[in-house]
Amino acid sequence: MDSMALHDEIDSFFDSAPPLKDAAKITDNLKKFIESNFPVSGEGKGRRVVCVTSGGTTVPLEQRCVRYIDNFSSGNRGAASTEYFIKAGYAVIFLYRRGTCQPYCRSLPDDPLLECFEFADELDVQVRKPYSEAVKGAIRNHHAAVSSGLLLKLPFTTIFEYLQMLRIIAISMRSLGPQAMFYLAAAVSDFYVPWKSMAEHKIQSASGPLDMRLMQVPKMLSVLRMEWTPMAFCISFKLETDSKILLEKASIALKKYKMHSVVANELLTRKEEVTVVTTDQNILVQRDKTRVDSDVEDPLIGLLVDKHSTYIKESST
Ligand code: 9Z3
Repeated sequence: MDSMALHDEIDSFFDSAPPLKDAAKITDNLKKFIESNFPVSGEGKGRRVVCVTSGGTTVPLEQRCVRYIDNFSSGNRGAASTEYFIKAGYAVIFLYRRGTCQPYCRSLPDDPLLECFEFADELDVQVRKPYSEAVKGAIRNHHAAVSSGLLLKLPFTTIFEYLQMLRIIAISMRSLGPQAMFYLAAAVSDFYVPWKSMAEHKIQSASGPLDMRLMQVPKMLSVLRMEWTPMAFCISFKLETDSKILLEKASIALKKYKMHSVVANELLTRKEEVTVVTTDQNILVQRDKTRVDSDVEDPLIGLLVDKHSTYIKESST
């Protein structure tokens, strides 16, 4: 597709999307967050900032949405990676699907409120012993990251919200030059129903089988890379269920969208290993299997932080 046609598709996606609620507030919070980590008066010096996207986007089928198509992602990858980026000294803009896994909360059970707490007496509630360390750790680390201005959390649900927010974030991060990084782990829908052609009310099953035409979501990665934040270090993800096509597809994405690396992962083994695909090599990254509590994100973020350092050095010469 030529660039004119892509721009037309992108314009029509954004023009037809329902306006983002709180856009002004989100822009303002981003401005403050970036300014505090990377002061304008700091002569180009400041903390590196990474935008981590996490969780899957939904595609509503009705404007007053009762039904939607979803993309699989628990948000574990994004939440774990956020923790390791903060540990490595980054400030993180965490763009996540509402209700998915949160940084520092990965070791809590699914229903933390009901499982972790109990009545101490008739009035007071206390943490149940087995969850004591996990609850204290989650509150302490999460609070420290947010209150010290290193973690900004922005939730989305639909593909419309996700792409509008990603664009606002990218444009706000432009001033960071090569110190900005995108780590795009969210599972983003490939198809959508344009808002204007979407049924307003709940689709009726009495009308028989449902025929619906989905449009292709325009490929925003190349616009992010080339126009929204041309200097940023960009990492995207490629998910496949068939290992035979995974690396080939990752390498096509790398070239097509001019990413700096593509992290290739297979659905079943994604927590054990990933392959970082770059223009000159493929690097297999594995979880430390000698430890039960190790994560693949630990060595993965280590590797990407090193690559980002090299990129920053090369950009300044
Ligand atoms: C990923 O590949 C992520 O690693 C996972 C993480 C979603 C598999 P979890 O959230 O899983 O820890 O449960 N994200 C990208 C998925 C995706 O849709 N990529 C598109 C593609 O592969 C490109 S943007 O075509």
